[in-house]
This record gives sequence, structure tokens and C-alpha cells, in this order.
Amino acid sequence: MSDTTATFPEDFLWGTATAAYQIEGAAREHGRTPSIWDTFSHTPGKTAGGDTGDVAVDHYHRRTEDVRLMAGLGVGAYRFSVSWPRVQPTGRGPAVQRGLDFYRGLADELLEAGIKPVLTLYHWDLPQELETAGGWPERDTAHRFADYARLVGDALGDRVELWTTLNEPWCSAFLGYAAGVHAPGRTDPVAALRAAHHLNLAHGLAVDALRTALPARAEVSISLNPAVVRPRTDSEADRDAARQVDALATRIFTGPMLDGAYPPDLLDDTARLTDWSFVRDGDLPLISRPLDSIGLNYYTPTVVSAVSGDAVPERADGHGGGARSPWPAADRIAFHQPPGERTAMGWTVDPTGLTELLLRFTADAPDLPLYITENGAAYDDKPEPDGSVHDPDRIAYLHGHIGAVHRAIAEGADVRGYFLWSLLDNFEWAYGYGKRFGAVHVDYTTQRRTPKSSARWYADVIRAGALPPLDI
Ligand code: IFM
Repeated sequence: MSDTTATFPEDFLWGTATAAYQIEGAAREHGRTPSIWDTFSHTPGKTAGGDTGDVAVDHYHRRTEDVRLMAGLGVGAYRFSVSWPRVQPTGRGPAVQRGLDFYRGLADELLEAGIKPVLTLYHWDLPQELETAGGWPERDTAHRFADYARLVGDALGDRVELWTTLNEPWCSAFLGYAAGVHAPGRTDPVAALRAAHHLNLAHGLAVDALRTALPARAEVSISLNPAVVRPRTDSEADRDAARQVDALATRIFTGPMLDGAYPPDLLDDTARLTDWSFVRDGDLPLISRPLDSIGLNYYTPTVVSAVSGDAVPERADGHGGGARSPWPAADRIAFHQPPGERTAMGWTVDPTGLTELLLRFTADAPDLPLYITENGAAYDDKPEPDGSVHDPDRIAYLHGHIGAVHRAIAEGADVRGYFLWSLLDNFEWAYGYGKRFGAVHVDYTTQRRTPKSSARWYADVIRAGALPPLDI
């Protein structure tokens, strides 16, 4: 760990991030209809303790308090997502004004507090009716998403300058449709590949819809969670396993988005499952519409090896280790827990992966500015008797990773901002409320918010625009 101060560019954007279903609650208010996550979390056995987002951290009713909290921390930007079924119930037809008003009000409060609103259109809460009609494996869902993008663009284009189409489409496609550990809980690898393509198409169509709806100054982006894949050994077989996982995790999105084509090795690797005939003429030019920046979410690296013979491959890929794999056609690949300290998610702490990721995208997309749109860690934070919450592990994690961003900038990466995941403790999907990612602690009984030591530490970093030597 370096002990010299790392200074960031003056206009570097320091932010925090959340997502609608994880924080809002108010699941049935003002015309909101169920999303796939409402259905999934209400299905017995799908989430830890049967937790749901019905109430979450009640942000829908505490928005003003939460904006005040952020203002107190001095954050320059707030990345939030819009709940599709709140603004366009059932995923079709006209918008509900009250739903849009919630986000217009949020953006206004942020702007008044000097905080830049950063809007994500889709953070996994597909309207259930669209899933019932086939969900992301069906092409029509991409067109429904474009209509929704237009509605939101029209309503918030005057207030929001930085737009993200999808958050982590890998999770939507592969955790949702192959592994079944996320909503909608399907376990069909071909459906997952179809979903990935239709998410790509949805992104491209939404970019067009947003360009029509938004003023020219608006920036349009996407948040990906590329895997930083490392072969366990330098053997050819392990390196090939890493190549295969890289194609399934990252290039399945960046290929069509940045280069206008699916990687040939991905098509070969998955050929025994599908001929990809769901990709139609004209799709790829749409998917590769120019972007203004790329958002990257990073938590931990992935270590893989090739498995020979009949051995059952280890599946420590950090995605719940469910019975079904999220990796189509990769059944002879083992996923290993990287060595080192772990967070409460069991994810190994390794900031070097973040520098590596930023430099890879600098090489692959040299003209596109980058943002870290998510980075952070869950720990078992417990309030002290006086109510304060001390989380030195999270401070160390953030210190290491913000340092890794600084290193990447020093090596030439054009990184414009960093968004800490997450502002608040919240509903951590299938893990429920047991995993706390917040810089601000939430007492789930009283909904009381208490900034943890890491929040105060982050506020100091923001104020200084620099990373101080680690002193905890
Ligand atoms: O909580 C999630 C978030 O919704 C998406 N990215 C990863 C986070 C931690 O698991």
C-alpha cells in the first residue's frame, strides 16, 4: 500500500450508487405493478429468509432524507435506477405521471443539493407481464424497453445529463435465465444466450430512443460487469478456459457494442447449444450505436482452470454456487476462489483486478471515457452500544480500490468518476438483507440511517479530491 497521497483530477466525479428494487419499497403504491423481482422474492426458497423488496429501506418515502445524507457527505453524483413497473406498469402503454414525478422530484432535489443525477434505466426489475410474455429471451422485450427508454428520456431529459441503459446485462441474462439464482429464476442456457442478445438489442434501441429524446449535451452509457478472468496456471488449457469465460462474461457484450460483431470464438464455443439464428440482419449496427462513455462495475477477479476427465468442476464463481451454472457450454471449466482476504460475500479482495480492468478497456475502447459505476464491499457491520458503526474493513477495501483507479489513471486510463456501491445498506437480491454494502447503515426495524466510519472517510476523500495514506 502506497503511503503517498494520490490526487485525482479536479473534475473527477465522486458518487454513490443504488438501484430501485434494492431501496425503494412502496412495491404496490401509486400504480406500480410487480416486477420479476417481486415475483421471485415472493416465491418460497428463492431469497435468504424469504426477504423481499416490499419495504426495502423505504427510500420512496425517505428520498429527501437520503438526498440530505448525500449532501452531508459531499458527493458530487448519485447513480440511481428507475423502476420500470413504477413508471410504465406492465411494461406497455403510457407512463404513469406519479411514477415519473417521483424521479423528477428526486432529480430536482439532487440538483438543488449540487449533486449530479446519473440515471440507469434498467437495474433488473423487468415488469412481470413482460416476463409472462416471454421475458428477455423474446425479441419483443427489446422493443418494449426502447419505448420505456423514450418515456423516461422525454420526462427527465431536462434534468439528467448522464444516462445508463442497462446495469450488468450479464446478471440479467445468465444469473436470471441460466443459473436461476436471480429473477426470473429460469435454468435454460439457450434462453440465457437469447436473453443476452435481446438485452444487447434493447441497449442499442434505447440508445437511439434516448438520442431522440435527450438534448445533445446528454451522455449515454451502459454499466457492464466484465469478469477479470485469470487462468489458474499458464497451461494452454487453462488459458483457453479463461478465454472462453472472457467471451461469455465480457465480449458477448463488448463485441457487438464496440466492434459490431459477436466474437467468433463465442459462437464456436456455444455452437452445440445454438446457431444464434435469433440474431437478425440489422441487429448489430443497432447494437453498436456510438456511446459517450462506458461504466464498469468491479468487485473481485475470477480464476478458472480446465477440467479433464469426469471430475466435477469446482464452481466458486461468486454467484451463489447454485445447482445450475450461469456459464453456458462451459461445463469443463472450474471456477476457483482466488487466494486472499474475503468480504462477507466470500469475494476475494483484489484491487489489482480493477486497474487491470480499466487498462483493458482503455486498450479496447481508447476513445471512450470510463466510469467505475459500482465498487464496494459487504461486511457484517454491527452498531456499537452508542449507535455508531465502525467498518475499517470497508475503508481498507475502498482505499485499495480507489488507489487502483488512481493507478490506472496514472497509466493512461481516462477515468471520469467513481461510484461507491452502495449509499445505503439494502436488499442484496437473493442474499436478502443479510449482506450490508452500505456506507450508511440502515436499521431495518426503524429505518434509521447512520453513516458508518467509511462514509465519513469517503467524505474526506471527496473533500480532498485525493486518497490519503491508509490510517485506520
Ligand atoms: O447489489 C449488487 C448490485 O445490484 C449490482 N452489482 C453488484 C452489487 C453487489 O452484489
